[in-house]
Amino acid sequence: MRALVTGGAGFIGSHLCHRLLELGHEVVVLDNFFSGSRANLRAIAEHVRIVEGDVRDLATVEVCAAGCEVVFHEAAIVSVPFSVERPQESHDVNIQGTLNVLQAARRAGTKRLVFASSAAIYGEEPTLPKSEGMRPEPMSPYGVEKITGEHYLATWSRLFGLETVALRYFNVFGPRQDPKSAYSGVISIFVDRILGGRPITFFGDGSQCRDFVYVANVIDANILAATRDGVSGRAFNVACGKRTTLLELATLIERAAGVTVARSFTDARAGDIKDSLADIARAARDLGYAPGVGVEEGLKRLVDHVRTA
Ligand code: UD2
Repeated sequence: MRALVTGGAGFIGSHLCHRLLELGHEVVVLDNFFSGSRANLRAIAEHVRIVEGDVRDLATVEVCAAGCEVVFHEAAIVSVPFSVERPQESHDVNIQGTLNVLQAARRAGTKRLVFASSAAIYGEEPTLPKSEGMRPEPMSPYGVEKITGEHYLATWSRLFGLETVALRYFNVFGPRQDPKSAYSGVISIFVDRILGGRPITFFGDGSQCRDFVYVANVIDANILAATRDGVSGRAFNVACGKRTTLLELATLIERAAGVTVARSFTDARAGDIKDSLADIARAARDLGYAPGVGVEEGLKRLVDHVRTA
């Protein structure tokens, strides 16, 4: 089949492109290289069609979607703080961009659209684990944008018969996640610092927990979401279903790296949720999803990758 991956040069998108090629599919990438990079696609550049363009431009998305049976919509501005600082830009990319992808997919006769949603849609809801039946209570523009995208998908599914699946990513980590941006994920930052023998800083006391999920599991979930029957119009958590505190995380990375570094503590980050944990029973039952790579194994793979890169 032919698949379009929007954001295909990004962290998750590029892993998806690699997997789709391995499975023998034809791949079209649409990316504006704002946060994605050509280096992420270097190994497969000759085997994919790369279009430099923006999901805010409907005509470009239409050209890319033509002839694609499946669209994976990974393009987004993925930062909660960015969405607070620049809500209009975040809105334009994350909501208008998603609407454009839906319109283009429908016109192209695409069978199924898989959308990268986020745990951010749960927001203030304190109950753990978070399950898909809970009422979304986003506390950032980013969370509003992702739940809006989900509503648009479910509506397109009902109105026009386009099959849609939303995947609510929790804290995804793995190779090619950029440690240098102000919005980088904690694992990419800690691995970078620990391998460099530099100190790490905890925002708060380090007792907060997250449900970290290795990127290969997220790609498994995407492939299942694109191919399983009976899942259209629905949303699924994608995580490990296990909680790890930041203090435990640091120790696991130090163990994988064989390096111990100094630790410091500063104020908790404004707007942070305290704890996060997913219920992955629905994804297991209806998608057949199982996180094959656990957190510890994923950290080992990441440390090896960064070391040899
Ligand atoms: C994740 C997602 C975000 C959104 C959100 C929804 C990532 C990278 N971000 O944000 O897109 O879906 O979940 O809830 O997956 N921290 C430190 N020291 C550091 C850096 C971070 O202590 O040097 C802490 C930070 O304060 C937070 C935790 O680590 O408590 C995780 O931070 P993060 O930025 O990796 O991810 P999160 O959960 O804020």
